[in-house]
Amino acid sequence: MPNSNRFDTLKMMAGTEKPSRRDFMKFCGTMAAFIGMGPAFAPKVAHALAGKKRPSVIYMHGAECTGCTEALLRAYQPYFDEIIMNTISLDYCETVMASAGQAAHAALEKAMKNPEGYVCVIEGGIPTYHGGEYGKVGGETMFQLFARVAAKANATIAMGSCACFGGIQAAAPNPSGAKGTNDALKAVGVNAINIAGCPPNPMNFVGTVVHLLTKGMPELDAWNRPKMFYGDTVHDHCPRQEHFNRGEFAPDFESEEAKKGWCLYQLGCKGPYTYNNCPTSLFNEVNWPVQAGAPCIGCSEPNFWDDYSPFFHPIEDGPES
Ligand code: FSX
Ligand code: SF4
Ligand code: F3S
Repeated sequence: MPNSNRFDTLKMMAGTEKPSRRDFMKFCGTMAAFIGMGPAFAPKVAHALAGKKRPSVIYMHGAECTGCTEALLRAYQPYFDEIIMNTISLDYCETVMASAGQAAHAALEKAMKNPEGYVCVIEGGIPTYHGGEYGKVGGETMFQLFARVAAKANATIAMGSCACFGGIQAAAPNPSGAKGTNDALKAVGVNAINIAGCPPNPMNFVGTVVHLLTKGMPELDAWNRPKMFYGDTVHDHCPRQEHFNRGEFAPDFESEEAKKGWCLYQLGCKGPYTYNNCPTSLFNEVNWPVQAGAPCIGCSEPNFWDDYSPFFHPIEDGPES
């Protein structure tokens, strides 16, 4: 879909116009490539998506900055509207739904009664101290609500490092007892796929959903992150790596060396200790931290907020964890 044609997109969202076959096939081609399959897999993606009813998704918000949803709203190829037209039926999401209050709550209860079930997406950490009273939605603690919704879901996806591992609000001394989804909800049998990053690349989320729909559960690493997106370190594919190998480190952000693209390790880059696909996927096909001149702060790793700080200083012997 051309970038300029947002009005058509709105019409599609209003249900007055369907995405064209060409747009749909382009979307399937992008997705086939992104989940590591060749172009020949595109028709299979199309067949699986067109033949299936879009799965109901209940998208919950916990303790966080909402940056993950912001990233998703800015997804490019596919656009967010294409995601909700082609891939999922977004039946509850506090940030983007039109309804509020009791009407929103009713939408949630209705989505939970869907006979075909639903996928639960959790964004944000879960406050657990004092029964979870540091975070409430509609009078219920996030802890109770997320447990209730995720325990009955067909699958649960933790979107962003807060939902995966607790996030910034879990930084020492973690006053609200914020935890990641699997840590907080293991007692009710939840085993979420972790789409790590603060925020994660929205394509890692969409690709995981498409993989679930076409090929089932993706292979996960030790932290429950899909290996297809989190199998290599940021450093493995960094364009500044030749400077690292030659020992050419930028001494400060204003230096000529930084401008020439020298390695940012001495300025705190944690790329060698961080598993994510930023250098190969980019954010919205435009940029990623190191290319923009900022060191990787390790935002897809558990406990990066404590273990990888101070962010602009190197960890000489690697993080303890
Ligand atoms: Fe924010 Fe998401 Fe970071 Fe957390 O991101 S971008 S604080 S991972 O839950 O909204
Ligand atoms: Fe590795 Fe970071 Fe240097 Fe890139 S900038 S080569 S990721 S240490
Ligand atoms: Fe995060 Fe590092 Fe990528 S900070 S966005 S994992 S480059």
